[in-house]
Amino acid sequence: MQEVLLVKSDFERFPLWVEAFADFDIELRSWDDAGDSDGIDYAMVWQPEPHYLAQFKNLKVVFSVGAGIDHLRGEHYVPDGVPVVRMVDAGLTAGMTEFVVFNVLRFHRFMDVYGRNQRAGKWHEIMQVPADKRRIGILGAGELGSNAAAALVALNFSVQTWSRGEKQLPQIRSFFGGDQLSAFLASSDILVCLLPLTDATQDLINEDTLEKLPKGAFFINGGRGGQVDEQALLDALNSGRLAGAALDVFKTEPLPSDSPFWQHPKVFITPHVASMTTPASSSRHIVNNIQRLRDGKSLTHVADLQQGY
Ligand code: NDP
Ligand code: OXD
Repeated sequence: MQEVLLVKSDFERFPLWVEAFADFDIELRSWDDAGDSDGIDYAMVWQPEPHYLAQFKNLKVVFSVGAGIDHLRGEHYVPDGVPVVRMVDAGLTAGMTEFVVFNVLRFHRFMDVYGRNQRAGKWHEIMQVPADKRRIGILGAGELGSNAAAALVALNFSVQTWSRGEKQLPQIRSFFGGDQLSAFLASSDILVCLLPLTDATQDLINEDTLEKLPKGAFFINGGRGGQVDEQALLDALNSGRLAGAALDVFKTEPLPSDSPFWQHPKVFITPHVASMTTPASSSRHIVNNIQRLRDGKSLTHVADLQQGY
C-alpha cells in the first residue's frame, strides 16, 4: 500500500509540495482533508496545534517544515517516541546567507545612514571601513551560521562564531560556551543571531549582553524573536549603544501594529522571511529521509526535543 505524507503548512504551498513529490512513491494529503487518520505515515508540519498529531496513531516521523523546531516543543505536540527531523536544505541555507550578507553590507557600507540622509536631502560622505576591520560575530555556527560565516569570510570580513561546542572553520575564530560569550560580544561590531530558540537562548539578547557589545554596534536577527528582550533592544537603540538593527523575527508575529519597532529610524523590519522553505529543493531532504527509513537506515538531522534543536 502506498505510504501517506500529511502536509500541514500554508494552503498556498500545498500544490507546490504535490508537484515537488510527483516523482516519489508517496501520497500527499493536505491537513484539511486528511482522510483516515490511521493511514498517515509521515507528517510535515509548521506550528501544529497541541494534540493535533496525537490522532495519527501510525506516525513514523514528524518533519519540521522549518529549520527551527521550537514550534514542536512543549507538551503534547509530538507523540512520544516519534522522531522529529528538522529542515536542512541548501535553498534554505542559501536564503539565510543572502539575508545575512545583505544586512551586514547594509550596515558596513552605511546604507542605513545614506538612506536617512537622502530623505533629509543631505549630501555627506562617510569614510569607508575596510571589510577586514569590521568584526562580524555570528551567534550559532550550525547549518546556517557556518554558511553565512564562510560567505562573509569570502568578502574579507573578520568573522567569529559562538556555539555550544568548539568549531574548526577555516579563517573563522570559534568562541563557545557561556564562559566565552562576553569576550565574543565585546569583539562583535555587527552581531548576527542564528541560534535556535531553546531554554538556554530565550532572552539571550538582553540589557547585560547588549551592554557588552562595542558602542555603536549593529544587531541582525534571523533566529527567533524569543531570543531578544525587546525593551532592552529598544533602549539600546535609543541610547546609541546600538547604531541599528535588522529584525526578521519577533516575540509576537505578526509584529503588532503599535510596536515601536515599526517606526524606529534605526530599525529595518522583514516579516519572518530571512529564508523560506521552498518545496522544490527542500522536498529532497524529506524524500531522502523517507527512502532511508524504507532502506532500514537511520534518519538524518533528527532534532533533540529536550535540547531544543
Ligand atoms: P543548527 O542546529 O544547525 O545550528 C544551531 C547552532 O546554534 C549550533 O552551532 C549550536 O551549537 C548553536 N547553539 C544552540 N544552542 C546554543 C547555546 N545555548 N549556546 C551557544 N550556541 C548554541 O540550526 P540552523 O543553523 O539550521 O538554524 C538555526 C535557527 O535559525 C533555527 O533554529 C531557526 O530558529 C532559525 N531560522 C530562521 C529562519 C528565518 O526565516 N528567520 C529560517 C531558518 C531558520 P553547536 O554547534 O555547538 O551544537
Ligand atoms: C525556520 C523558519 O525555522 O523559517 O526554517 O523560521
